[in-house]
Amino acid sequence: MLIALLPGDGIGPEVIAETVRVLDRVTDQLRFETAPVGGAAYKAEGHPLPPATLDLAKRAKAILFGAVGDPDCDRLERHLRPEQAILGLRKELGLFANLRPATLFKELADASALRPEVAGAIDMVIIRELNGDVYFGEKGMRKTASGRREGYDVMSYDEDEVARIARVGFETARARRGKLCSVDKANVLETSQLWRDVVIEVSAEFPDIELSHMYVDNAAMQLVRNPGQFDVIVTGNLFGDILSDQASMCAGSIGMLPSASLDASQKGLYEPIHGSAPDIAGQGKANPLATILSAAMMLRYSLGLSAEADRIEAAVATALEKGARTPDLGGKLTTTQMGDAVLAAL
Ligand code: GGG
Repeated sequence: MLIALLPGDGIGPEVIAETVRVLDRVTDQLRFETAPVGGAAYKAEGHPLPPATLDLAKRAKAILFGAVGDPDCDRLERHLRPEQAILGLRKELGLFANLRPATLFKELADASALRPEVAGAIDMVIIRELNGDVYFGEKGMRKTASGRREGYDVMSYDEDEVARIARVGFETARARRGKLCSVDKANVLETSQLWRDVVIEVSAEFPDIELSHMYVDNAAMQLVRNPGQFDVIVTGNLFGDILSDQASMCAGSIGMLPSASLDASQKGLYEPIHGSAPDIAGQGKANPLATILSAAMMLRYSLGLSAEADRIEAAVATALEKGARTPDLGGKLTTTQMGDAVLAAL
């Protein structure tokens, strides 16, 4: 099975390298092809998502993605910035459903930003819509009548976009504890009012699921106050981006959270939720576990290799149990040593 490896920028290549070592250990059914993406692709080929990279992503059975973002590219025109590569892949491949499990490994209770009695209960999936919202609405920079610069990003969702992500939310809740919380800002935003109306309409198909609604500001507070109340959260692109980063600190570190971005047929792009962390790139300080856990999701969701996925997740838990910690978790292991610890547990 062909896997597209898109390591990207900053710490992306380091965490992907450890993940490939782990994948090679659990299965010989994968064939890897690597292509540049993000700032690395811009520097090599003049575009963050070159046609050959997109072609590889389309041909592959699944995509393993590192991270994009490069301070050297900050002043480029928006369509050439590294982040456009991941937005382009999501749009071109129809990857509309981003699943971000946030679970606190019991061994990491000390690393959570929360009090131990609160942190112990974290086991949720945040589902972030990926193809709409301010990310893809009309945007630009203009001058007001009085000559001031004004930036704008239009937030929009149509009802079909909301209904399809709502169904992913309900189905995910059905396979877990049966609770779905839809997060919006319906007291202020028109898009959120539509979001809430459509989620309620779709709920008629899922009478067995307990549905609740929460404003995003309250959700941010509840994630810290009582994260154990959440089973599945479904929300829009921008709110999901922010809330899942917040949830990652409850789960110990942003270096621990994997993600899957799926299309309607379970083809997927798998990546850690963290970015390229240019400040620590090349120093062996990055935690590869979020990428290794993303690879486990890839085996389970896109490749039908659930037993191998279970083995990887168990090995990560064992490595943590034995005290393996990168600096983000308060330890001293290098990226490669953390990869070694997972391999040893396999
Ligand atoms: N691995 C995640 C990553 O590279 N994130 C960089 C980024 O800017 N992503 C945009 C987004 O997630 O909305």
